[in-house]
Amino acid sequence: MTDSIHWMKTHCGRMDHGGCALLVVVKDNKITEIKGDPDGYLNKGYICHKGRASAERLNHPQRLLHPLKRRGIRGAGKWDEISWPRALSIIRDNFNRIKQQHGARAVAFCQGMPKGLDHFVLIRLANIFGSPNVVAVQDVCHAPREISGFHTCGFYPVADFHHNSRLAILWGSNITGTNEEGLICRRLLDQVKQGTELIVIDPRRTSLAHRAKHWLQLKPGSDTALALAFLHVIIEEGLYDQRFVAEWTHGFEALAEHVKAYSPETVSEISWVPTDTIRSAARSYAAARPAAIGWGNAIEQNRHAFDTARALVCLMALCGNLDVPGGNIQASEPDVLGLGRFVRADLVPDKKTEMIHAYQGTVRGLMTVPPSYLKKAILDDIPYPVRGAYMQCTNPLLGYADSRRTCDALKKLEFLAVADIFMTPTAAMADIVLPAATHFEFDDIGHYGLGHGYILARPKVVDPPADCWPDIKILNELGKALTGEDDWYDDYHTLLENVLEPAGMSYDAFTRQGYLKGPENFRKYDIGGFRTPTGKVELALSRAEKLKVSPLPRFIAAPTQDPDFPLVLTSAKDPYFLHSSYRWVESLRARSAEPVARIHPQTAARYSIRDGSAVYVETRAGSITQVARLSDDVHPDVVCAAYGWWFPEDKISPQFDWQTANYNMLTTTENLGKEFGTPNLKGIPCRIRRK
Ligand SMILES: Nc1nc2c(c(=O)[nH]1)N[C@H]1C(S)=C(S)[C@@H](COP(=O)(O)OP(=O)(O)OC[C@H]3O[C@@H](n4cnc5c(=O)[nH]c(N)nc54)[C@H](O)[C@@H]3O)O[C@H]1N2
Ligand SMILES: Nc1nc2c(c(=O)[nH]1)N[C@H]1C(S)=C(S)[C@@H](COP(=O)(O)OP(=O)(O)OC[C@H]3O[C@@H](n4cnc5c(=O)[nH]c(N)nc54)[C@H](O)[C@@H]3O)O[C@H]1N2
Ligand code: SF4
Ligand SMILES: [Mo]
Repeated sequence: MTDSIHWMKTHCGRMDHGGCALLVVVKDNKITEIKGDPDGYLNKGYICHKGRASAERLNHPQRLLHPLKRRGIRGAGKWDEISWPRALSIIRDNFNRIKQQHGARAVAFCQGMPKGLDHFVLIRLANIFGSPNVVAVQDVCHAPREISGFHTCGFYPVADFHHNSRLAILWGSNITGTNEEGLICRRLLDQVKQGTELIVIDPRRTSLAHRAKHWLQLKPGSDTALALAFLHVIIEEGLYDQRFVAEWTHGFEALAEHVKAYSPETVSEISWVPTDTIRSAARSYAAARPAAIGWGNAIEQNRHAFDTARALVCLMALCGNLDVPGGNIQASEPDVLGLGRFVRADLVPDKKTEMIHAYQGTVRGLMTVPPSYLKKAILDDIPYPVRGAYMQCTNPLLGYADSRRTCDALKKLEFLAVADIFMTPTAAMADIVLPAATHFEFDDIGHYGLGHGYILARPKVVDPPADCWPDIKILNELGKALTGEDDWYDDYHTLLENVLEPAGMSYDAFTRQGYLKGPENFRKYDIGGFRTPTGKVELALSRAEKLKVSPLPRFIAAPTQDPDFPLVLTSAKDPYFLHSSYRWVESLRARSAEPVARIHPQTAARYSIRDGSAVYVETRAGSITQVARLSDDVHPDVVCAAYGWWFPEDKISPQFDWQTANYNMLTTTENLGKEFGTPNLKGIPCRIRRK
């Protein structure tokens, strides 16, 4: 019978940024088998546990199946099923009322990790409605890298794992566990097999740290200092690309002078990395060209993200690794519709000055509102009131820093609508909950807007439950109800076709081809220079004064050691879950059953903690309970706690026990980074004790 099996092709999505080409078998509208497609452009057959389990989302007995309207007080967990037209008209009436009373900007449109085309359709809806306030989690996810890149070299330098690198640095990126931003690990793993050297900079011994030439087990939060020490060694020993530096950089002398203060000796004390290791790692990076830096969340989940990211771009530039094959490149996009046109940016021309964070002095280029500033607007009317919110693909009660304040903000909203596939702690606080169709159930486009130079087809393979609509369709229909028919379509598919139109391709044709890639061209600066004010890589920012930032990347030490909190807290994503998502997918939960805080055996002995004991993990902001796991993969002074935990098996009121194990009960939004409004999520003084 096997030869009658029909394998359908699509790409994985919504279990992370997506990217793996999949082969799936469908029987009676149910997916019965999934495997990695050996022909996949990024994954060449690779698939992870989440990908294998991804179909379990679709038929879960507790999946949201109908629009719901709150009955009784907010958060009480009582609902009435209502029809779609009723749900849409309630949202319309509430948003229009808020618009009349406070202006369109008092309605916020919120998205978590961009999952597919829905993110951009949401921005489009906000623009057409007239609100500049699209809220996303970019403050701690990619904006620091992208925008620091734009200011320093005019583009977002993505690690190029498609061409051979002689060496790759994984700087706070656990690519085998996260496949960071859809940069699937398979390509890098193939290179490592063939001899590409690795440097891993991570307080945890990750799986690739075992295979690295150098593993730098740094103190969480000391990355900027370490990067400056690399620059110190490379400049002091003359290991940089002299020709590139002379021709294509601005501010080299100033940088050279500036990094004198960051000797390996000095930085070793700050970062805990031995002096010799700093020197050898910096020399290795400088000697092996081309070399790529794969940078991860650790760079940007810190108030000083702007300086850390800039220091890394300086490293790439000094060693001649910018926009060369196997280095960090400016990917050329395929010929698809530009983002600005797709989202109708023309409709809110004063967005740059009207967005909530524009009043907070963030750096130029940040186009989504940092969540901490959204909460200020809701709770304190600063800079102006926000009273309504639409949230899709996001669970802020777990994902935003300072969960208590998030809870207060959700409570204070006059109206909240949430679209999800499952009842979450955040959805449980909404007035209206909308049941979304999800991956495999509708046509979607992956990697659009990520800046990697390609997009991937995610054609549907099964039909969704009757009342579950794709977010794109929800937004298209809500758009018609809220902003009139003119800017929306009879069928939401037109939005997909619009993206592909410049390529002269239909969605069907795109699906047959699987992916669409931009042209490969490198060293584009040879022709037009770098797109910065000086036309060069700005090691020192020429417009620093205007941007109100330091011209050179600096390391600003955390306030002096807090004796009550002698350890350092950090986290890493769970390879079996996406953020707070999917704790309810049984096969994944079986692999990662409970929130685990990893500590070194010496630390455990110091505090009389046994493997498996319940422990309090505490910071100045709060206290949570997790389960201790002893491991010499973490530094004795570090606690690596789990993030994203709530308990779908618990009671809906109060919101599935969202507090007990939730990492963001330990974070605060009191001291935010100036440039992106970023809170410290990693590298926080903490303590641990047995419960
Ligand atoms: N402390 C701490 N905080 C962090 C981070 C950290 O490392 N530490 N990481 C940060 C980062 S990098 C990010 S990107 C954010 C992530 O923040 P979020 O994106 O808000 O994270 P999730 O918890 O995955 O929430 C996604 C929700 O989307 C739902 N969903 C899944 N598929 C669909 C769909 O097709 N349609 C709809 N409507 N909903 C769907 C899921 O059920 C889930 O409830 O968190 C940030 N917060
Ligand atoms: N399984 C899974 N995959 C995911 C996600 C998920 O939630 N789960 N989320 C997706 C999203 S939205 C994103 S943005 C990416 C993020 O992907 P990554 O950037 O890989 O994310 P993290 O696991 O948060 O952090 C990476 C590494 O940083 C280390 N680290 C912790 N603190 C520090 C520090 O201070 N300095 C340094 N140098 N390293 C430190 C951690 O030990 C970890 O190994 O992953 C995507 N893929
Ligand atoms: S790595 Fe990401 S894209 Fe690939 S199978 Fe896993 S979840 Fe899906
Ligand atoms: Mo992210």
